[in-house]
Amino acid sequence: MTDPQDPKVAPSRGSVADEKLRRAELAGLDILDTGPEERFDRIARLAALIFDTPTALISFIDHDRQWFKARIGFNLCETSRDEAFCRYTLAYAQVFVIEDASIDPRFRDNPLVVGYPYIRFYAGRAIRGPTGQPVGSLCVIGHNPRGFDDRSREILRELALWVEAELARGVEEPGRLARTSHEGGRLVATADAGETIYEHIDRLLGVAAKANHRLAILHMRVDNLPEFKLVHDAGRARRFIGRWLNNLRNRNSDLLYIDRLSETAFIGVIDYCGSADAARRRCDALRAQAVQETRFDNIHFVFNTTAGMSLFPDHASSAAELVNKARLAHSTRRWGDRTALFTPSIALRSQRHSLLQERFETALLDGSLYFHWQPIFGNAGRTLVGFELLARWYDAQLGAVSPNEFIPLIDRQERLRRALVMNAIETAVAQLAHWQQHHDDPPDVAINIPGSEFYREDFPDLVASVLRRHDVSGAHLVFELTERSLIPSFAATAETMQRLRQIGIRMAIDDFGSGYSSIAYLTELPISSVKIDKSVVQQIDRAAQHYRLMQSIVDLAHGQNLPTVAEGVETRAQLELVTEMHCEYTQGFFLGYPQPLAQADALVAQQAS
Ligand code: G
Ligand code: MN
Repeated sequence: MTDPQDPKVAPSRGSVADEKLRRAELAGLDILDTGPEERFDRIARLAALIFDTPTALISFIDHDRQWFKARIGFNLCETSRDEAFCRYTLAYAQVFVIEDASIDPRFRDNPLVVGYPYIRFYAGRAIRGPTGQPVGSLCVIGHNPRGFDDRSREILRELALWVEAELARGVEEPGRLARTSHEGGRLVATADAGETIYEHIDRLLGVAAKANHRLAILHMRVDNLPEFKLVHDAGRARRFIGRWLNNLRNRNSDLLYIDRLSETAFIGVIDYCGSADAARRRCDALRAQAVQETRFDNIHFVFNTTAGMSLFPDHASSAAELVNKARLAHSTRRWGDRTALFTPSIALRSQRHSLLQERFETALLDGSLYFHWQPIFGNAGRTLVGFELLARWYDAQLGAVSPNEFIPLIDRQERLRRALVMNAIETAVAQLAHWQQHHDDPPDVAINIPGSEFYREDFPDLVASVLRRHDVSGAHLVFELTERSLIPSFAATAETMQRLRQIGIRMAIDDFGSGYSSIAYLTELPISSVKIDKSVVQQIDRAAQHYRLMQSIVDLAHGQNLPTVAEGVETRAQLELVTEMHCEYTQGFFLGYPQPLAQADALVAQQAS
């Protein structure tokens, strides 16, 4: 073995196979990004006392970073692996000593030597996992050059063996922290009886501000708690949750606080240091513990948790605001995200959303929300057969607001969603009444209806009353539903559709082929046509496989006696191809843009003459 005490020698990472073994051992220990534990802190404290150094560390060497499980007199919670003195220690069987880093060619340019924490003296001993792989180190660090005699080396070795024994022992036994100040680098505060969650967190924030600590506020939810309650009684659910919270508190001394905020939501406060990412990893680790905590009372249950997180002092200085921001990050997290960190852009987006929702109602009344009519043509003979009504919004202050932005927002609020739907139906039926009077064969009008309307029992009656008022039959109305909005229940949807059909209204499946297209939509719902999504249609003149996909969808629909509409046709080539496939209808910019009613009306008149 090369002697790392020889300053000419740089440590290698070891062979790829060695590094793999080492990392596997480290992973098996499950220690990275866990919270501080008194049993490790104690050893580090002792080391600093014995050797009279300002700093003592227990570190672990991950793929590309050095992470600290215990840190006495040291503010970073991780460094890059390349800077780590400990990577030398790792490769060495004995205690590794640098008496003066500033004159050692391997270290004199090291950022930890030229900058904070200005290391001069270093002594470290490798820490090995249960199978002997070096996973980390125990070290002491000083700001002045000094020596380290054999007896000191012997003591450091003993302390390192103690760390190894603790590692092998696994998780710390419960032992509740109950102090009320900033002690020994750790932030603690006990609960006052009768204090609200917000009061308690505000008090923690006060302590943290004085001690210069950073806190992460978690808004965590057990997403499947309602399922648990369906199977087990409420008392048992309460005990289960109580026990789970206690375990989280006892095992994580950096989790300063955790309590229940509502039925399924919990608020936690983590004392963290380093980057926002470190806080997020810590939150992920806590959630992972929640998942493991599955056996109690002979019940086996796996909690699914998600969380949002805000940071003190970065994001706000009051509990109320921090909790709100954590909640906001949680509720707007992207699909698949487990812990979502608050960012200022989330706040901006949410402000914009509230503003749009606020202004939408007035928009419906003052005409800044209006409709464009996009023509639909038969492919045989290019005759106009109908229009799709498309909502447009031009706000005096905000300018044009895209339907891609406002429709999803409106859809979330039942009142607004329904107001828009009824407005569209009113607009369509009023125009149909006009066309009926002036033309023998009025065009169809298609309206987009969110799937949720089909779960409302009064919907068909509402529609029927609009038709009655204008003395119009439903025969020229088509309701378009996207496949995505229908998933929850076929039975309820089918029943509403049947009632609508009784008043003559036809149903079309919209955007077919854009999402989780289900053939069941075509066979089990009383629909009359299939609109094939533009994402499919616009590819057919580019690649054979898209052409074949489109042809298959057309054939599939025809197999159920359903005509098809090609959406988003933009070129002559696409128009020719969809016609050649026997797709019946076309809607798209090539034949007609969504246009104001006056133009649509002119088109109808032109067709009639
Ligand atoms: O999902 P639905 O079919 O309801 O959406 C129709 C949308 O597609 C409208 O917003 C309309 O403006 C748009 N659209 C209609 N025809 C075309 C087209 O030829 N190309 C593109 N890119 N969009 C279209
Ligand atoms: Mn549509």
